[in-house]
Amino acid sequence: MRIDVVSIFPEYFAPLSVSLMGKARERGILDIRLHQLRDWAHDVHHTVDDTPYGGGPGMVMKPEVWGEAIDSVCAEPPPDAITPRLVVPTPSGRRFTQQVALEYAAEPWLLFAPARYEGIDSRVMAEYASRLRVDEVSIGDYVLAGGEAAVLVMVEAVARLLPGVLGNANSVTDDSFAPGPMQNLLEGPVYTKPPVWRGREVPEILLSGHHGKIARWRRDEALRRTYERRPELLTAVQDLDKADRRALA
Ligand code: 6GU
Repeated sequence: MRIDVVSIFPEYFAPLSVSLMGKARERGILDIRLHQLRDWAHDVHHTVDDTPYGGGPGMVMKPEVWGEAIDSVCAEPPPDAITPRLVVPTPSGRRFTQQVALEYAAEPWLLFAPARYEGIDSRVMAEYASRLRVDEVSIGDYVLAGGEAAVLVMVEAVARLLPGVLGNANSVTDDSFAPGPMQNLLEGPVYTKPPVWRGREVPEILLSGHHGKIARWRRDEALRRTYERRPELLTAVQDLDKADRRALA
């Protein structure tokens, strides 16, 4: 998968060379290309922002600079005439969820356009919506100083879904929010050796070797934890069976 990121802080993305994503890049699974937005500003100060029409606080990112940047990135396409999906992080966007991460993981090419200040002149999104799929997305209900951190979050969520990025050992299939039996359930507690630590014992059932009972226990713990921490998710759990309802009672 190819991922381009255009930002006034390309150095913000150094973590994309670490750990899982660093390895995925070394192995050629991920082709991440960082670009400095100011390279497409032509005035002596490399200006990327200006005051908002209609007044108000802050600055708005200029359309000409973003237009040239996006045109230029799109003009060096990978072999088969594909176009990128343009992802614009903004707190006023649609919510980025695991479902969206799965959708992005199936794309051959993503182009992220994180903004600083009050955002990008809206005509940029309108212009590219006539040529590309354009998503304005938010990673949650809080406000960041810019879209860069949101891009790091999204790229990591997408990259770990690509074939060959995670070992088989940590499969993606029992993630909370992943489609399947654990969808919309938070994962319950986990334990490793030693069996007793500071007088605290690992739940006996996990040492029993009884796989059926362990699976039931894990689901019960997931249900209980979800009920306590994220009750709004439980309304979405399909097929709560009798045993599930007993666990919640
Ligand atoms: Cl995508 N950008 C910014 N600036 N703040 C956010 C966000 C994005 N998602 C949540 N808060």
